[in-house]
Amino acid sequence: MSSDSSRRRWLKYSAAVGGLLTGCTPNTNQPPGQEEDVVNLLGRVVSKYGERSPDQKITRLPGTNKHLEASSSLTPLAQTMGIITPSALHFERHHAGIPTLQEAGYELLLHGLVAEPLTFTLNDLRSFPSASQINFVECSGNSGREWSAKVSADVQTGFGLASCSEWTGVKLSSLLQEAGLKPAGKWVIAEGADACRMHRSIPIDKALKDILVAYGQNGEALRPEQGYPLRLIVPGWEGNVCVKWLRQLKVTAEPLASREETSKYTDMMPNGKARQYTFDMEAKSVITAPSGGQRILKRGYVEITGLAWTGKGRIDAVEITTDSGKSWQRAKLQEPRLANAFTRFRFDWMWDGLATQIASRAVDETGYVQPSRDSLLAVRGANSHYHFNGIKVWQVGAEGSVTHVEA
Ligand SMILES: Nc1nc2c(c(=O)[nH]1)N[C@H]1C(S)=C(S)[C@@H](COP(=O)(O)O)O[C@H]1N2
Ligand SMILES: [Mo]
Repeated sequence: MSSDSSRRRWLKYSAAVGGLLTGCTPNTNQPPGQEEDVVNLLGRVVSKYGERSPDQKITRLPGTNKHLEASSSLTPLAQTMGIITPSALHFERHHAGIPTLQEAGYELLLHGLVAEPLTFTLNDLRSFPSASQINFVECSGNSGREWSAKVSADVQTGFGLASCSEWTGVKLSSLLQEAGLKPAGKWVIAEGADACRMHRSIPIDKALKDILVAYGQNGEALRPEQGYPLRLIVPGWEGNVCVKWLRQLKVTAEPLASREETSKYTDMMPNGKARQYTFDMEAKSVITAPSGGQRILKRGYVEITGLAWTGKGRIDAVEITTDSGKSWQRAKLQEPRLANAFTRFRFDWMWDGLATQIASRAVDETGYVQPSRDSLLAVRGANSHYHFNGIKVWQVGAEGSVTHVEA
């Protein structure tokens, strides 16, 4: 359709609906796909389960995996909005693939140092008081590449093993109380129903404090990838402890020292000893826009935005530098700021069009300040694979390119 005839038709249409359009400026130059004869077609009918618009294409990115089943996928954090990760984009980490499980017949066993061993069906769990909380899950291997000089080039590959959802379930403390926790019980060992039988030991204080046995994610049942029908959510702790496809909880006097707590998820220190049972994820942040691989289109106003989080409670402040670290200014923090959840930050920047470096640094409610990469390496050495939380610096080029800074 020529633009002339489309304009004529538009004018006819707007004359017909007359007063309805008062206050709107008729757009006589309709973009493709919005010409009158397209807009006036009746739309698609309702559906039982919604899909996003087909022109929306952001996806998870497969991690670098040696085996298909022992794999991971990364959340596109630079394209998600606010603080909630859509369930379909929540990162995945599976050591033995996603088991096919159904709610019918599924049972959770709670035994060990309790007065009465119990099994719970999903309906049994729903008969307990429920709780919902917004928490991030971050794999302690997230940003692992930042330990080496070849740091990651963009947010998704460098930070995508972190996501934030609203989780619903039963407090683990309610179940322990129901079974009658014995005083000798100091650890809870969680076991997954996947082929690797993931095992993690959790100190009893944490188990009684804020752990959720979760069956819900963002308003519906957990996704199979996130542990359907049941998983642990251990607020603020490394993702590995959040055992998915949870089938068994055993109360013990000692930790298990499983593979996941010895050869994996421990950090080799410069003196040759390993840090072990380092559960808390420390304060961390990243500018998601403008970030690596993106381009600033024009000088002048640029919104700097990103995410900050800490496993030690709330984020108190996020500071931004736009002059390569010479000065730091406070970003605006989206409210409410929730404990052990993503906090969205925003900062109004007038870019003068010159090359510079930008970065964010988070301060948590304990006063802890996110360290620079250099000061983190000075303490932890370069033999670590896990628990990287150094400041991420982006290089802005005079032509508006945004790239990572090789160490
Ligand atoms: N049973 C079981 N639980 C598991 C895993 C697993 O492979 N099997 N992976 C763990 C790891 S290493 C992480 S980081 C988180 C990832 O949770 P997500 O896939 O929901 O993002 O689940 C943890 N729980
Ligand atoms: Mo992980």
